[in-house]
Amino acid sequence: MTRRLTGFQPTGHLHLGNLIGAMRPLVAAQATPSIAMIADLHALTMEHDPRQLRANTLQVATVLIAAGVDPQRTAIIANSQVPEHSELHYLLECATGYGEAARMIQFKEKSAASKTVRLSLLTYPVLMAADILVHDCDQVPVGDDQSQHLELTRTIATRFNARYGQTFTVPEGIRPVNTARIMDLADPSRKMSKSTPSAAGRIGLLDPPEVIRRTIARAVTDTVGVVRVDPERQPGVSNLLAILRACADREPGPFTSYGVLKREATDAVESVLGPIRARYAELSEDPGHVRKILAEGKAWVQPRAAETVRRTRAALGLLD
Ligand code: AQP
Repeated sequence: MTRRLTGFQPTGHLHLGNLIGAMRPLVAAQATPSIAMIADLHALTMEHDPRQLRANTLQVATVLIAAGVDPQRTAIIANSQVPEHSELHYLLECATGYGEAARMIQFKEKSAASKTVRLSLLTYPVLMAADILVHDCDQVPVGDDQSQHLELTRTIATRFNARYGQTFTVPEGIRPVNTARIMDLADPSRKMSKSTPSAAGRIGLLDPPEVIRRTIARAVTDTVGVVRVDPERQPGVSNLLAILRACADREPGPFTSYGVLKREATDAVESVLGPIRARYAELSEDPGHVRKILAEGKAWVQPRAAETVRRTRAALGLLD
């Protein structure tokens, strides 16, 4: 049976890129058994503030529900709350080479940019492998930046099965249809990201209408003066068009100026984010409700995760 896992790092406020690239495909595919995982353990790999992390984790869970992830159909979990993730992580570390982890581009980039490097940053992709394999997931929606990590997951699982006997389902990476990589509005050469220090290029899913309007009004365009998709020469305009197409419920345009494009984009984004904000406000009135959904998600997935860990331990020769 097909089972998918989509992860979200609680490293900041979820943004329009997360919605278009990951949350909407998750909501659209809810007929397929899925797990929406908040990767709070992954957030520990970089400098973090404990109080902020706890708040972010609950906020991500709440935003997922507000955006339409149905906890009756999709298990919503935090990976720290299902200890099998951590146990399998260690067991998989014992089946992964140091060189395999150190070669990961994301490790090289993030470690080069930090003064101190946590050991967990090196083993991050092994934890990601554990997140996927522990639930026997066979499909993982991935963007470009995670495809190398998924390849490592596949390598670890395949090698483990060959060496210790059939233990893991080897997952496939899938590209969700109708998604776009949303770029930073202030610097369209890089993707919109939670952790970019400046919020000028990011539309947060909970941003009030005025902030959305201002952010889009200030979005970088160009001097060409024609509205068309040309990511090479007109990355800013192409990005605004991608956002508009993803959020509008009708074919946008015609555009007589960049101002018209920005106004249509603002209206379309607000029409998508307005209901999410309203539902978020309702859900926030009862934080216990979201905690309960996380506990239910854990109870739902844990039996299978425990069985995977049991199988792995037995294959490795550990006592039961
Ligand atoms: N800009 C984006 N456009 C489309 N999809 C995106 N995703 C992230 N940014 C964009 C997708 O959202 C999901 C969750 O991402 P994540 O929380 O695992 O972290 P990330 O991919 O590293 O995204 P961020 O927002 O840039 O976080 P930080 O700054 O913490 O690294 C993924 O499916 C991702 O593809």
